Amino acid sequence: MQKPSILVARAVFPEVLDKLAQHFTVESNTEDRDWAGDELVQRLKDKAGALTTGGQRIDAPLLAACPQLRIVANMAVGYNNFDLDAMTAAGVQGTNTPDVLTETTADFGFALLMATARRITESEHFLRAGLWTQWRYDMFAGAEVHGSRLGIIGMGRIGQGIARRGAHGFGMEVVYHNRSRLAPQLEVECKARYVTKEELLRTADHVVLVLPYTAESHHTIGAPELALMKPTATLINIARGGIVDDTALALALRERRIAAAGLDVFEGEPQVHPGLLELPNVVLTPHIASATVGTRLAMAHLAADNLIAFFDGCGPLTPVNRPRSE
Ligand code: 8YV
Repeated sequence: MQKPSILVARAVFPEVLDKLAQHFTVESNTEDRDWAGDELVQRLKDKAGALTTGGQRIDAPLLAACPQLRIVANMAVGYNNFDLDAMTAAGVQGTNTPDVLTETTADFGFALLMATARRITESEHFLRAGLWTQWRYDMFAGAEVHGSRLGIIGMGRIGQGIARRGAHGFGMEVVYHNRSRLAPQLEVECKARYVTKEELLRTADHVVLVLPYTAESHHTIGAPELALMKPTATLINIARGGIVDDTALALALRERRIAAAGLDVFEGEPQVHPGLLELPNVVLTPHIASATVGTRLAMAHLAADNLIAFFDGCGPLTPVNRPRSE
């Protein structure tokens, strides 16, 4: 029997490519270029499956040009690069990589919170610039983390991981806002109290964003929300670019209307708003919250296993839609 043809849209671990090659005829992006638009369509139009990494937009025009496509396995828990309605209507299965990255991403959320509140990158730049001789009593005096109030917007698996770290590890008072409340048992485990978004923004010392990007969550934090926050507060975004209005944030940080921000995701990444790049009170990282060797390997294997299970007829392991023809 002929193996199905698949496209691996960015470079992945060689062992994952080897595994895929046992089941599929694989075209892979060994040069790891950013295939977008027409080039992606050209490469995908004769393929039955694809492994994507979150940066490739799968939308109605692409689907119309790729009639043989049956499944796109995203190597990411977020799948806002999918036009899910268009995929479902075209009979194309989508999958993601939940669970395997939860704890690693929660670790990073907490690391970014610590780095931001305690001004770690700013102080490192100062030291490397040979400026330490200018010591003062309030040099890099930041915000308290232990015992402070942690506000989490988006209380899925990663949000819950951050809540546990804050409550159990740092004695923080955790409040959260989410589309729906957690089950009482989970609230107890996370030591987290449900509040309105407004109360969270007005009272939290540290606000962490971990919600999925959708049309409804676009600019969840803009100028009006930043205006509610304490002038001493920090804002952490490990969710998606577009959840925060980066222009409004750059202005609020410049005017010190909030103290600091830690950002792993950006509107229009890999571009970063120039107003953010020039500020000292923001910690910037290039979308690396899930980037440990073990977790990236687990994500790549899960994406590959989704493709294998689907074509074996067992059904995808972690589907995100139910296409009509499946
Ligand atoms: C990845 C992510 O950085 O899982 C997600 O939703 O944003 C990240 O873990 C990325 O998409 C890697 O493929």
